[in-house]
Amino acid sequence: MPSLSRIFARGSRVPALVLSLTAVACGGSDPAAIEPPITEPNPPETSTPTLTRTVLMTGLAGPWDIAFSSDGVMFFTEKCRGLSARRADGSITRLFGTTGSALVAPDLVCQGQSGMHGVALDPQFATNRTVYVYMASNINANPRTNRVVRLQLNEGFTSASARTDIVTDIAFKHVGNAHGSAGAHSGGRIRFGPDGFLYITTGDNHNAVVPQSQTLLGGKVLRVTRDGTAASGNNPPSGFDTRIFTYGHRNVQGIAFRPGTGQVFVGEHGPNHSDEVTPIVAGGNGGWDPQNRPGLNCPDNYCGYAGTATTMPMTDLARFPNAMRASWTNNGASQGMSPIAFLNGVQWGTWNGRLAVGIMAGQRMELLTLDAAGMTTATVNSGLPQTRYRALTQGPDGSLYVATDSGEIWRVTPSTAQGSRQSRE
Ligand SMILES: [Ca+2]
Repeated sequence: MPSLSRIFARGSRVPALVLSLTAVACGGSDPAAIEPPITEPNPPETSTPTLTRTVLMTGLAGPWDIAFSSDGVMFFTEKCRGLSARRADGSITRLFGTTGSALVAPDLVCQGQSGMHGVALDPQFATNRTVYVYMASNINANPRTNRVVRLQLNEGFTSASARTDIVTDIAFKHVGNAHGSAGAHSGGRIRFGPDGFLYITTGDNHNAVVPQSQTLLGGKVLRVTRDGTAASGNNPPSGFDTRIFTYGHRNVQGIAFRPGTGQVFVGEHGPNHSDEVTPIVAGGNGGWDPQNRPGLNCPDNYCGYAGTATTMPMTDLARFPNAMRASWTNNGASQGMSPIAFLNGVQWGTWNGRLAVGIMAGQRMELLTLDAAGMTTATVNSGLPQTRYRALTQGPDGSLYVATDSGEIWRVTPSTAQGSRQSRE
């Protein structure tokens, strides 16, 4: 189909960008607006890809996460509405959430940063039709909780049933304090690892005792079975809840698994400094401990915004010498790091294997080159437009899908510059 394209050449280290102006409004179901698959030769491993950016959806209400079935149905969450499915023909069904959804979640809490967050499909989704979401709930009225809910979908992606809440006790910021309103720092990304277990990222709720707590499930990465029970091999210290994979985090909203090795990486917001991307290991301590300490002024005893990278570090090696080391600290800045995803496949050329990092206040998608241990050796701006990056998911077609706080979902398809221009103009 015809499309308008513009080439943005931004210098030798930044790729050209092709914008395909085929936006589909939220709720739209115009099959003609759906572009045919792009078939282009894979770029050689030595070339930097050209990106073709297609705006698939606009006008969404706080899109938060994206997942795909193997046959290309796209699932997305909206923070205050719930979970929807978008089929290949562009038609959309609201599956689970507020009124108008096939299955209503009357307990969904949308407050502050919280609401319906992560979505993940079961590794056996093709046969068991099972999907998982992370949401804030008022089933438990005081305090409310974040939880992970398992649902079963029908063959046509039009209904959800058999709701089962598999993790019901993730800490939620129930009341506001000096650091902000209720609902802050809820974490909320969920992903199945290559080991078949579900990883759940959580946040510290602006509560000083949460990250290092043995029992409170905020400020953690949890690793559980499909039923929400502790996965084998979590290896937390003695006395810890056995669902805890790692602890001592601030607000983890990105998690990704390195292709080929399965090494687990998380991305988390820094306070007034030091966003962190960190390779994590079972039983590890991320080293975040915002409890009151001498020399700092900490309202409500939460030091999460007090001090500096030295006096209130994201990874406190003075208190926790064995804490997991960050791979990248966003050059010491705190800019709202949220999703992370590996670019995987030869279609990405020299970017194959790099870790894409979405940054919200910083309004960019950064690409990290990692060494064998997972430490960052180089970074480059992706060249995609400035916006608040909320979700990154590579689809089964090898493209990267992006959700933004401006209410859009994009498809970003890599190719050689020559191949892209030939197919688009
Ligand atoms: Ca840390």
